[in-house]
Amino acid sequence: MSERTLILVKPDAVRRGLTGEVIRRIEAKGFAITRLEQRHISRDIAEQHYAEHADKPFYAGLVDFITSGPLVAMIVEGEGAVAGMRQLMGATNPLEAAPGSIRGDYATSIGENLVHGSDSIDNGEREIGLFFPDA
Ligand SMILES: Nc1nc2c(ncn2[C@@H]2O[C@H](COP(=O)(O)OP(=O)(O)OP(=O)(O)O)[C@@H](O)[C@H]2O)c(=O)[nH]1
Ligand SMILES: [Mg+2]
Repeated sequence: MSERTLILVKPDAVRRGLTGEVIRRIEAKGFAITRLEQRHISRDIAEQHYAEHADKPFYAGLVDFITSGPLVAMIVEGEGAVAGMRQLMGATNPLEAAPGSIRGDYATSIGENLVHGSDSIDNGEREIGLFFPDA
């Protein structure tokens, strides 16, 4: 069954010129990118996006980072897209992410781990509503 997930190419990946590499891997896997836009998000959107982490010690740094420059937001669709994109991304901590995954191949820092992908179908729909309200 086709699913939708919100993918963010985070500001570190945009700064490092890795946007194309992330898009290439998504397309090579066979998922469809049905919306795509580069934008610099407000603190308000960032805080809503990461609301589940509001009580964590890293929350303020996370909001600072995700608003530190432009990101590329995408809706990615396909069978098993939520879990499939999490596999392509690799573990949250890039030092634990498998080689061959985006984080495993290109990152070392848990705070700057290149990509975001929704962690469930319900969260995907909530996040898509935040970034692409008309989708
Ligand atoms: N500094 C720090 N950052 C963390 C830690 N845990 C999570 N984060 C950051 O917070 C983000 C959100 O955490 P999670 O939602 O648990 O991880 P995730 O789903 O793999 O990452 P996202 O796709 O960005 O949501 C992560 O991508 C990390 O950048 C931590 O222990 N320390
Ligand atoms: Mg998450």
